[in-house]
Amino acid sequence: MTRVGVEDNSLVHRSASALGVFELRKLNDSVLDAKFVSRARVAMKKTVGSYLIECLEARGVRHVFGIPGVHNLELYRGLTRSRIRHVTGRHEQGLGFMADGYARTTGRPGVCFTITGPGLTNIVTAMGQAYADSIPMVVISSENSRADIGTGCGHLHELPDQLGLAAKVSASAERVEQARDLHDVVARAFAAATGGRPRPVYIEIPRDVLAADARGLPAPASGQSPPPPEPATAESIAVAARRLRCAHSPVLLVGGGARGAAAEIKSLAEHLGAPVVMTINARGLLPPQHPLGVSMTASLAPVRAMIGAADTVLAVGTELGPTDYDMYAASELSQLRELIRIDVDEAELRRNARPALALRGHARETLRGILASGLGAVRAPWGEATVLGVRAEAQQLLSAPMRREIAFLEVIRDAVANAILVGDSTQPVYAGNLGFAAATPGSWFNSATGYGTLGYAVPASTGAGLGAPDRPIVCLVGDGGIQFSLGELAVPRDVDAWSVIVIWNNRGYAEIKTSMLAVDIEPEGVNVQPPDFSHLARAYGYGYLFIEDLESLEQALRDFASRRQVLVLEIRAAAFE
Ligand SMILES: Cc1ncc(C[n+]2csc(CCOP(=O)(O)OP(=O)(O)O)c2C)c(N)n1
Ligand SMILES: [Mg+2]
Repeated sequence: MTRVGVEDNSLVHRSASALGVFELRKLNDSVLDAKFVSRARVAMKKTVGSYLIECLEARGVRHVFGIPGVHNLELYRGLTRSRIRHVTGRHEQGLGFMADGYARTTGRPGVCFTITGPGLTNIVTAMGQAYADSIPMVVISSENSRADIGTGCGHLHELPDQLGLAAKVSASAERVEQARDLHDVVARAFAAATGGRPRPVYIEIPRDVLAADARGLPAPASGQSPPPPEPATAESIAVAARRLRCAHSPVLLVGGGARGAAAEIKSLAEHLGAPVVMTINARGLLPPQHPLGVSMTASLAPVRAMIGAADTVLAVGTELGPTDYDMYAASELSQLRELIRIDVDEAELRRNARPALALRGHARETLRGILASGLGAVRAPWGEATVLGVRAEAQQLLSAPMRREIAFLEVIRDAVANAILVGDSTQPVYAGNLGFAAATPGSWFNSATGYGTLGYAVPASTGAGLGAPDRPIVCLVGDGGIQFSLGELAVPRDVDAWSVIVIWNNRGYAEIKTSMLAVDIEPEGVNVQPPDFSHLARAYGYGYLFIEDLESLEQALRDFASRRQVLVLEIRAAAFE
C-alpha cells in the first residue's frame, strides 16, 4: 500500500492489484471512505446504462440508493469503476426514505435506482413523502422495452402507465426514448429537482435503450447548478422593508424553506424585536435559548393569538399549511392583517393565506435584501416579553405525558452533541412537533407531519448519516412504526453508521388507540405485539439496552456519542408517562 497524502477529502491510501484498485479517502477528521475500483473486463463495453453512471458522476453524485434486478442490470455496468458508492436497501420504500434523509443533510438530491413495476410502486410512497416536504430526489427506473410498453401482454413487471403513476409525485417525469437523449434528460431532471422548490423527479429508461450502445455519445458535462430563480425586485424588497420598519408588533413565521437563512432570520428578528415562530421543519433556526424563538406549533391557541395580534406578519419559506398552523381546525389564518410572504415557489405565495405583499425568491437572498435596505433603528425587544408569556401559556396546554416526552427529547438533544434527530410517527415525536426546540437548523425532522408515513425513520436516519458522516444520528421510532421497515435495520451495519435507534415501546399503535377511545370506538387493530427487540438487535450485531429512566438514558447516550457504533435503545414508554 502506498501512502499518498493526508489532507481532508484526499486520497490517503491506494493499492493496485490484478483485480483492481483499492482507494481510501479521508472525508474529515474521523471518517474514511473505502472504495474498490474493479478492473473487470465488462468495463470495456459502453452502454446507455454505463453512460448514465458517467453522467451522474460528472454531476457530483457520490451515493446511489438502489436494488438491482434483471430489468435494470445495465444501470450497474461500470458502477464499481466509478466514484459512486451504491447503498443497497432491503425494500424500495427504504431506498426512497434513505434518499430523503440524505438530501436533508447534504442539500443535494438523493439518487435511487429501481426496477420496473413493483420497484417503482414500492418507492412511490417515499416520493409522496418527499413531495409533501419539498425534498429533492432523483428516481431512475427501468421500464419494459419500447415496443412492449403499454401492450398489456403480461411482460415481466409490466405496470399500466408507469410514467403517469410516477409523474403524480414528481416535479418532472421523463422517459428516455433514445440513447442520445439521456444526457439532456438527466440535466433537466436535476434542474427540476433543485432549481425552484425542491421536489422528487423521475426518469425511466426502457430496457432496450438501457442496453443500447453508447459509444460515440459525448463525454458528459459536469453538472451546473441550475440558475437561481429571479430575485425579488428591489422595489418589492424596499416596500417590505418599509412595512416592517413601520410595524409596531411584527411576527416572523419561518418554515423549511428558510433553513438556509438562519443568520438572516436571527438578524432580522433581533433588529425588529420580533418573535419567530418555527414550523417543524424550521426548528433550530433560532437556538433553544434565544429569547425571541417560539419552537412551538402555531396550532396552539396562545401562539395563534400572538400571530393574530401582530400588526405585520412576515412568512418565509412556509406554506402556512394545516399540519403546522391549524392542526385542531381552529380557524383560518386568512384574516391576518398585514401579511408579507417570501417563497421560491410562485404558487406557494398564495396558498392557504393571501398576502398583502408577495416576494418570490430564495429566503436568504431576499432577507439579505430587506436587511440591506434600511430597517431603521434597532427596536426595543418587545417581543421577548410576549414570547415568554406565549411559551408559558402554550406549555400549560400540553398534557403532562407530552411535557415528559419533550423532556425526554431534551435529554437526547443535550447528551448527544451535534446530533440529528430523525423521527417516525410516534408519541414523543408528536409531542416534539408541538414544542421541542431543536439545537440547530435541520437537526429535527420526521414523518409525523405532512404526508405522515409510518416506517420512515430507520431508513431516513441511515440516509441522513451517509450525508453527514461525522454527525451522530438519533432515530426515534415507535414499536409499531419500526415494523413497517424492519428490513432496513440491516443497512446501518452495511454502511458502518453512527446511529442510535431509540424505540418507544408502548406495545401497539398507542396514538391510534387513544384516537379511537376519544370518539367512543372500542379499540381494535391497535394492540399489535412487538417482537423481542433485544433479539432483533443481536440478529443485526448491534448493541442493545433496555431503558426505564432518564438517568440510564443519558448515560447510554453519552456512551453512544463517545464512539462510532450502532446502538438500539428500547424505551419502556410506560416508565416515562
Ligand atoms: C403508512 C401508514 N400507515 C398507517 C398510518 C396510521 N398511523 C399513524 S400513527 C400509527 C401508530 C404508530 O404506532 P407506533 O409506531 O408504535 O407509535 P405510537 O403511536 O404507539 O407511539 C398508525 C398506525 C400511517 N401514518 N402511515
Ligand atoms: Mg407504539
